[in-house]
Amino acid sequence: AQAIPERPSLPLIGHALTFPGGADGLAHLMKEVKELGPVYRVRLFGTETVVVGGLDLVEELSDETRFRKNVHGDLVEVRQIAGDGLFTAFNHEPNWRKAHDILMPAFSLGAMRSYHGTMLRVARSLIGKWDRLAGVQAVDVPDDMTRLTFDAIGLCGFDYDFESFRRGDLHPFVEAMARALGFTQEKSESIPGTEFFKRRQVERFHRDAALMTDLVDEVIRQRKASGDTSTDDLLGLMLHTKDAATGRPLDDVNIRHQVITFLIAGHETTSGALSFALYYLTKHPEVLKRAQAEVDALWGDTENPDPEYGDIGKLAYIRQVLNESLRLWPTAPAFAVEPIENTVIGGKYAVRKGESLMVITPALHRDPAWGENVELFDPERFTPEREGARSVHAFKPFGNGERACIGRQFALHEATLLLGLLVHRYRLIDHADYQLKIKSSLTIKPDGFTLKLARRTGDE
Ligand code: MNH
Repeated sequence: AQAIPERPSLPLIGHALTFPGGADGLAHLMKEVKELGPVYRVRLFGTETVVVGGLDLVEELSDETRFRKNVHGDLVEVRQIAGDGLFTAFNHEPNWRKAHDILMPAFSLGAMRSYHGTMLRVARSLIGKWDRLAGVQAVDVPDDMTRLTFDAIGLCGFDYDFESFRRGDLHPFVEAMARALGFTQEKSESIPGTEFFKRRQVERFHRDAALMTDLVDEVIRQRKASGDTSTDDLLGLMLHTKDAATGRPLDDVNIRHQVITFLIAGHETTSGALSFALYYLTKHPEVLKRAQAEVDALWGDTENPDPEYGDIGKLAYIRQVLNESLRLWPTAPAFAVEPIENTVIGGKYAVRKGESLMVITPALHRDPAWGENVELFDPERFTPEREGARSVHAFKPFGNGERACIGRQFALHEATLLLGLLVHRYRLIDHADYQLKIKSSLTIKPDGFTLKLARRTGDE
């Protein structure tokens, strides 16, 4: 076996001096995996990560008989908030399978039918706000997308209304969550032990975690007090379904972890995906035109279309736009796997059982298999013919295998519905000639992206 390529490093601290961390971490990883790649090793203090960015290796790492999810350093920190919830559970924790089995029915394609009406209602709250601002003032796109996705998961998952469109600022949970996730990431990138001295940040983190936990406990308390024992949303399923294998429902502590997990995982990524899609639609008038033609064919020029559940499957081009946005900027930009046994990857690199192999998804999504001009935004890459001709492993915005995103259909339904309604109703005006700047924490979004809007008239 051969050594995995790496830059020269210092004892103990490894590559820490050249690793930017925080917001620039992703750009750095993408650059390094291109220069040293498709695989290289990075060392930060005590932790070593094998970084992977090419299709051949990802095809190999997608084999679930040899590799499984790795709960890497950042996720271990997130466990302080989300515990053994689905996203952060270790493979050996029994609550993962239990919760997965109980919740899967709520995320099937068919289940989206029951969320459709609620998603539409939330979309109309956003449109209400945008109608008031059209022609008057620019809108902050990622902020409003966050309002939408946060309210949608609250209502669809827990029948709880965060009322984000009736607030000036984002909901306190969202702010607390952003700070807490920032803290966990900083902690995992800093010298082990030093967080002990950052007392103020640690205290702030505990306050934020408490705010999130208190809110979640209140959501659960209200449901229990209502006497409602139906199982037609996530919370109902968790409280009142007995797991087939154990004959028991999830315990209260685990339910709290799952609710926090869904509130976090259920909104940030979808909000980013919607923001990037609107960014690309704004910068590509010919693509916007085709998207508008698609919705016009379905809804005509009615002032207030009333999309049915079945319409969403017909918005094939809008789905292509979303996919192509998720190709360039997959909003959860990495996932890690670990070898189940010591093994060799790429035919020559030895890797140890349990070590962290991190797939940088935006790098995978720029593999030469995507063609010559991988930076070009082109929804034609996602026509059925071209999808069929490509390896299924070339596109992994939702991760891989058993531990892939459970909320994928939910996100796609919600996002397709909203994009359809927005392009049907508005002209998107790039009033500030926005230049893409990526803001990254655990997820990514276009930083500072604002738009002005105008209602479409009959002939545009
Ligand atoms: Mn989601 C796991 C991306 C929307 C709930 N999600 C993952 C993973 C990726 C991901 C990647 C795998 C992480 C890993 O391997 O460590 N998720 C996305 C993207 C979107 C998204 C790009 C939107 C676009 N996710 C959603 C929504 C929900 C959700 C919406 C909930 C309603 N995701 C989850 C949960 C997991 C997950 C829960 C963990 C699944 C498991 O391990 O069992």
